Amino acid sequence: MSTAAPRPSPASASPSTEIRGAGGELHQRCGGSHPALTTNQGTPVADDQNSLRPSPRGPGLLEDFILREKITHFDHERIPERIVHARGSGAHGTFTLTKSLAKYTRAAVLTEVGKTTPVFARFSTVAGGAGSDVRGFAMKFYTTQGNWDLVGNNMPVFFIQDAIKFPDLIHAVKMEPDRGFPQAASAHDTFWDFISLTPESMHTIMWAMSDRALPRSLHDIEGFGVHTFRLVDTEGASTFVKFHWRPKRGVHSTLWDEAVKRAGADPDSQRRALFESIQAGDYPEWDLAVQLFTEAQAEGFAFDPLDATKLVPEELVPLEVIGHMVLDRWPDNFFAETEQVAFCPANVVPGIDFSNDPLLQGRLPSYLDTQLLRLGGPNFHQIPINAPKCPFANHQRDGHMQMQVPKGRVAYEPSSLDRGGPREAAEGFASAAVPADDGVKGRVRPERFADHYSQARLFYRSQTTYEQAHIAAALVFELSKVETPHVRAAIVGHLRNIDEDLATRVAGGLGLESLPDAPRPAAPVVDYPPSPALRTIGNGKPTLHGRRIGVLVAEGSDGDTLDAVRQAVESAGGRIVVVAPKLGGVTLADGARRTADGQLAGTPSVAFDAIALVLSSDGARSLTREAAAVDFVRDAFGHLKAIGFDAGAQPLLTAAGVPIGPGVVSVGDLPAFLASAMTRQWDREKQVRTLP
Ligand code: HDD
Repeated sequence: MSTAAPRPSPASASPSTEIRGAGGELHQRCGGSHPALTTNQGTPVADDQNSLRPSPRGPGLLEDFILREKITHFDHERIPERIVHARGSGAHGTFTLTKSLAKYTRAAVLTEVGKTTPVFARFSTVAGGAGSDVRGFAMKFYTTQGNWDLVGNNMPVFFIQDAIKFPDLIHAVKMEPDRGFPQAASAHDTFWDFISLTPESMHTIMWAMSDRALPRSLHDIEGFGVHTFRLVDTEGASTFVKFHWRPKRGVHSTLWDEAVKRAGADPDSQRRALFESIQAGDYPEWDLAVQLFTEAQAEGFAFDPLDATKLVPEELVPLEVIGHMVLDRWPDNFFAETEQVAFCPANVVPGIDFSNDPLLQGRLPSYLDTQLLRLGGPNFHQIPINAPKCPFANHQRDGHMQMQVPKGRVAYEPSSLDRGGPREAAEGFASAAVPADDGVKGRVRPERFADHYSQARLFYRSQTTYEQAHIAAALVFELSKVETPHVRAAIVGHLRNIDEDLATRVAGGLGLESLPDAPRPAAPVVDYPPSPALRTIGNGKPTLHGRRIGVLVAEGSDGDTLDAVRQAVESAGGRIVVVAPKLGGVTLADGARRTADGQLAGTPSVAFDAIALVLSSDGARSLTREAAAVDFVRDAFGHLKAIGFDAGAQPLLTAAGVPIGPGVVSVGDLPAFLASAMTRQWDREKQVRTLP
């Protein structure tokens, strides 16, 4: 119902369903008092159950404007999906500035401390579904000086240096055009073929093959503006800036096998987790941090900060936290908001400007162009989710879906006929005063863009041994799906320029007989000091906030133990989900009934951060014959999660082949169980899988 004023309903006031005969017609009508259902023209509809026919068994009539309007609208419900980042989840929130950047910029959003700016965030997967992928991290700030969009990813670097390669990258990563798959994952032969011929992608490949591509949930990811931007002060002088979003609880990831299984068991797990935490009032929060550096400083870097395949190490330019963002409101309507939101890196406000990063420069026209197609015309800025929340006025007119009714005879500027019409403002956007290079026009890249391996090496060598093993395993997994031998070999050749040990591990995992030749790097590979900030293990906060613990119960489980686990987990900020063979629940040892939140077969342990088994011996024995129960325990163990158990649970632990040891603890010692539930049991990994 989209009309403003509901009309009184002609329907019966009775809430019951009645069978009514009207003019020989028999059908069910719901009773109750409702506003009248109308067509889009406001005409009340008397019958929304039957189309118009000349006789009860006759054909449909073309004059049935009610049917035609309804079906035609339905036929047009879908709009073209985003060519990349099609699947996404959005949320409303606020950004609050805690530290002023007035020395560097005149953007009100970055200078007025304590000011709260409404924001809309959309997180997305670039190519695939909920499994392994780069995540989009797009933010729209509705500032008092217009909308500022920071359209970033959960990785600080990108695959390519120049936007001219973007269509090739995306065509290579999306489904192969002849066979139409893979649909919900990145392609194999085509993607790795392109990558093998694009050495500049090596740094981002390290990130994309790391645990960062397998976030535990959307609120466990970092966000990055990726490019170097400029902050511009009142004099037009500018400073380079990079933007970082840091999740308050740190970065948390899943394991590869867990992500694969979770994507099958609950393809909506990431959207659901964001929704549930917002509904529960456990709002996701991030700090906004900046790295600021001058052009002169940038000259001294070993790399060019205009190259989006490079990051600026925190050890070189430290991060300064300047504010925080909280997401506290789920959209009222997915289509109207999350689907129709239109981000554009060219949406900046006075005081923020672009750098000459060739990837950024190529992005600037692309987003407006795509929105014209996707949202059907030039007035998409009037859609509520896209409209600025500050006044906006100009002389742009007409076009598809014009929602405004401009008044008067003047649609131009300057004008003496309309003295109240909009004019340029002194405080308006002005580009940074940057002298142009005195180079020669041409299709060239700066020389400092040529080093493609040093930062890939920096990333790999900065990881913990577990994370290095995951990168090697992810490469083996991906390359094992590549059918073309020379493509596999070419990638291993590049890895040799990053780290010989990594190349050897991947070659071993692929079963290559010898190491392929490494391509000759275009620039010498430099050894940076390792940057611990690039790790995820050890950088996440040990907490139960936002964590879900699955408690498996069966007939005869002990109610007191269940209550004790619940109480301990909830007082530590976590949530309990009771899982039982039947949703109707179980009869506890004391004869009381307890309902379940999830049915075992549909609620595998991949849905949880840790599990607890509260079982009688009989209950545990009966579960040893349930594959879902054995998998529940075996997967939790394999995914390095804490497992709490009571005395009765032993038969199920035995059936799952789970030995008592670190992270497999009695729920009699709840503090020990909670401490293990806050983290993964990394040392267990060599027990459960052979890593390359
Ligand atoms: Fe892009 C969407 C992020 C390079 C062209 N991009 C899109 C979204 C994100 C990014 C998060 C989804 C926004 C939303 O939620 O609606 N894109 C990036 C980042 C890049 C990048 C971090 C590199 C640093 N993109 C990039 C290039 C081009 C595009 C080089 C083309 C020249 N991107 C698009 C697009 C999309 C888009 C085709 C698809 C849907 C949309 O814009 O609204 O225009």
